[in-house]
Amino acid sequence: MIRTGGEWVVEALRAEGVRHVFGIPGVHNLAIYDALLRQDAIQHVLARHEAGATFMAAGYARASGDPGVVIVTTGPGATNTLTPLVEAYASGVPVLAVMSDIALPLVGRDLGALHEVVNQIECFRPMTRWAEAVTDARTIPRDVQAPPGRSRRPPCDVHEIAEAARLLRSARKPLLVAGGGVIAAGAHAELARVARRLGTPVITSVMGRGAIPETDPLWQGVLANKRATEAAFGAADVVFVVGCRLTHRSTQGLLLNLSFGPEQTLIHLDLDPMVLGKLYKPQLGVVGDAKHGLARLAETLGGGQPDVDWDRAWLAALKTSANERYTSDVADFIRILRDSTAADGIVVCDQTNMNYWMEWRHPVLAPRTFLYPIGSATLGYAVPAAIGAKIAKPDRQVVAVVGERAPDCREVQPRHRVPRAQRQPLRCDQVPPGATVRAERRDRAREPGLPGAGAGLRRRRGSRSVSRGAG
Ligand SMILES: Cc1ncc(C[n+]2csc(CCOP(=O)(O)OP(=O)(O)O)c2C)c(N)n1
Ligand SMILES: [Mg+2]
Repeated sequence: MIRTGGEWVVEALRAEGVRHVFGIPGVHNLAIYDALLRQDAIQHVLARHEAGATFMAAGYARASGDPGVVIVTTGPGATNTLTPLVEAYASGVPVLAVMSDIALPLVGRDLGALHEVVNQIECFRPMTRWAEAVTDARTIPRDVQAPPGRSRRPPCDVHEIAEAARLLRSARKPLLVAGGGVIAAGAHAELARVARRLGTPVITSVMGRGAIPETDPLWQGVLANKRATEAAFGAADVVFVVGCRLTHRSTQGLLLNLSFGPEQTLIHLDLDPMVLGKLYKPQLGVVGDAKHGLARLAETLGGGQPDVDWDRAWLAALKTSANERYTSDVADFIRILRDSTAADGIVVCDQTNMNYWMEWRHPVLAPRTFLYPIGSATLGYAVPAAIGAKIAKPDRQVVAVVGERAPDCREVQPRHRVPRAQRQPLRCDQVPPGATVRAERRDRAREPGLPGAGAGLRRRRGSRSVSRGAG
């Protein structure tokens, strides 16, 4: 049987276990849509804008750990995915964008073909791990399956792990930094084992949030929170960074100005060898899977109690320190939101002022429950990413925290391409920070007996949207 290119695409996605794709049809990608219509293993979610579709795929990937897939058409459809792809790349979130191009004999000739972007594929190389124009339908299964050499998770070198164990065992003030690599590897249990065995404070990057519940006494703060982390970094003798790029934005770009003295030892473990030594040269670099490395490290360290010199009261005081700009309005909003959301509820942040506070102060209790466009700081992320997260995790509470400028708020709506009877109701709460705090205060003033924190949001859980409820 001869297959169309579209059928190859859909079959290859199905074979990889893909269950949802996000996208918008156009004249050049209709073969894929025809193939989607002829099957029911993969559900298509129609967006209003390709940027929304791609943010949905990114939110889906971040909430679930499975790659998010977006299908768009040639030219403007394709280029509309650029900003969300920049975000996914910079945050290390797996998104596969399948896009059409103009007919092969026209590519690269600048003839003014419909939807032509001259050498379209070149637009995508700088901000993707892998971008290739597929010109033979028969290679699609291989291309969809795995970009060459990219998908494996090699184990760590056991000698290097033994050396890391030796350095950490002899440390008086060991410190652990966990990034998104710990979450991607599903290594949070192993991380906790190592941290507890050694008694290390744990700092998490934004992408690493939830690697350890932020109610745990060992959790110290989010990287870039200068008050919570700078003095702890300064006091540490061995710093062990796992699955974290130590990006400029988090270590030198905002408030924290991280540097290591000659007497401090940096151990850096990452899956990607290109990460090691970019801004900070480690004394010991380990390339490999975080889960393997941390499990092996826990084994090597064996049983026993922590034997370290950390002053826990001093660390705890750093953790809660805040400046006067952390007002009661901000604190109230975060408290209301936390009290109103289940531990596994997913909070999706846009690039609004409130979320600079959320980035450090909203307590994250579980992996993959705090979605924030940390990689690119793009506006317009939260609503579509929340829709993607809800589709990935339909049983979970999903809340989007947005300012009034988040441009996709009103523009992106999912419409499922399934018969009406099979449609799932999809409720995402949008939370405008100011209105929520004001609404709660109004409620409390009217009904002083209300059960305190969280009432404003809790009472509105049944409503279609918190923003509507809050007025
Ligand atoms: C795509 C994009 N364009 C512009 C910016 C710059 N930017 C950051 S925040 C912001 C305004 C956000 O306003 P709003 O959503 O009302 O949030 P708040 O006022 O609460 O900060 C802008 C324009 C950005 N981050 N991303
Ligand atoms: Mg505003």
